[in-house]
Amino acid sequence: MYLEAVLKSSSRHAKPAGLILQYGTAGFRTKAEDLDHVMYRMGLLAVLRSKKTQSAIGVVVTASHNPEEDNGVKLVDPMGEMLAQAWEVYATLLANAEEHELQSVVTDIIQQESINMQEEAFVAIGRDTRPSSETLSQAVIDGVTALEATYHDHGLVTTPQLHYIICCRNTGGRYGETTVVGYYKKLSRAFKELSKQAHGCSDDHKCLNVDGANGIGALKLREMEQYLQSALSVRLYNDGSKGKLNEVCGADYVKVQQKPPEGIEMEAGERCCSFDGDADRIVYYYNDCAGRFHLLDGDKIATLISTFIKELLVKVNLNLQMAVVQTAYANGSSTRYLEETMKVPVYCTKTGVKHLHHKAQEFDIGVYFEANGHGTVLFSKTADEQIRQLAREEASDERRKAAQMLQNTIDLINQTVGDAISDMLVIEAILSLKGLTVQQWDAIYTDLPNRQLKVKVADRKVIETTDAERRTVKPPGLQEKIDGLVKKYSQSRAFVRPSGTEDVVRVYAEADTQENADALAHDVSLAVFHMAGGVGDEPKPLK
Ligand code: G16
Repeated sequence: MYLEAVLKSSSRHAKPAGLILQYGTAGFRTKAEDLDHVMYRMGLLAVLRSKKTQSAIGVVVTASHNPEEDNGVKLVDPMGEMLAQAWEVYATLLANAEEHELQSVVTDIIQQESINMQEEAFVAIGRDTRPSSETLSQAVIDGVTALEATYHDHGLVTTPQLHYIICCRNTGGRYGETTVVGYYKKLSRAFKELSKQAHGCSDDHKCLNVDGANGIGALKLREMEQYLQSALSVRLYNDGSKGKLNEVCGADYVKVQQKPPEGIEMEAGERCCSFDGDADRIVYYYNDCAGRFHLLDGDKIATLISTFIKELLVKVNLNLQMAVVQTAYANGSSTRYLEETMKVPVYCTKTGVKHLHHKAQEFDIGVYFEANGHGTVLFSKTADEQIRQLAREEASDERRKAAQMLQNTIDLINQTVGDAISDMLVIEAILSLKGLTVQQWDAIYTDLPNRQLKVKVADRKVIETTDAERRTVKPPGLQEKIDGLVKKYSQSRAFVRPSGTEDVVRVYAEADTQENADALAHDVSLAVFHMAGGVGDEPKPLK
């Protein structure tokens, strides 16, 4: 019966015959005009996943850091984490089934997962500010209603807000109130409590320049300001009133180009940060007195947060194990600093929050950040309980105070996924508590000069990687070539990997000087271009 309705509605969201899409680093992502059928089918999948897990499931229509013309979809699992990897296979099968195959693909998933179709299902939907997002989220809703499930359309929300909402709903409100207002209240309360413990906070600490990437993060930060009141004052740029989403602005632009976004005014020494298009990433930066730009990326954020937590852990004297999870993009200096100076174990996973998140769950406290500014901190149930108990107890003043600070940190950080707004508040609170300027934070260690480039190839799948994407196994000879190039420079390292969000191969290189990092990145790009089927013009040397 339900299959009839599914097929009937599907004809309104017909798949272009022959179009094949891959489930990438964070779901499907491509030109918006190719996604209507995918959205409809992800609506179906969300219902099946909801029935299977007997929980609410989230769907966010967004292409995050990609250009405005693209769009995409992120599915959110019961605890607010990314869709289980085992289900990515079903997502791919559904997205790529021709119309006449749809019925059998849906039936197969139901059978393989032994889904009871009588179960209730609930899907929460959200979207970013792209012009295509509203219509595409209607396609998701059509998929959900074709399977007769209930849904709530949260409309414009940041991706992390929807992750938060799913977690709240599935924990019966234990994680927080299941609304965007509940999110504002929870975070601003924790931020104010934590900041209260800062002494002698100068005015310097109070104002922050924020680049909203002309996206949803700007709208939501503006909404949140009334809850933060005077606890933090923000100058918001690229708020969507003029510019285009992610165009010469936003976290990805700033990180990759290593320069400030357009449209921001920054005085020397002023703290600035950029969100990405769906506000799940953040990077900080400033210009020094000589006008030189300094970037504080996800690695610097991970170091700041883990130093802060480690110092508190010493004070509370609880036996909790903390680790930091990074990817191959982590600057070599950050890994060295964490391991050698801070004595914190560091692990490397493949790119993609889904990989880092799962690794971080193995520890009492798992701090994970990608260099691009995507990350958060996970506290295990044990850590959470021990810290909260100590915060209530008649322990010594210092112990209790440290436990209370940790407790506020737990409440401030969005543990479901990387969250630009939540991370920003955590960073602001730490800087203020430690009395650190952005320059002092930056000086904790010095980044090795590095460069990221993109190479266009005919089929990026010809590149296969191993060792958490640090080495290639295909095409033959490419890794040997990269090894040879790396040897030409001092303190050097380079790797390449196919992007899971854009149709490009990413190249990363670091070396002792910027000139050498640029030269190595260019050499490696040429190798990729010639050995992996480059298209268009040969990569040019960086000026
Ligand atoms: C997504 C993922 C991130 C990943 C980024 C780039 O971010 O959530 O984990 O680092 O894509 O991935 P790739 O190098 O494979 O293109 P976002 O913010 O775009 O959703």
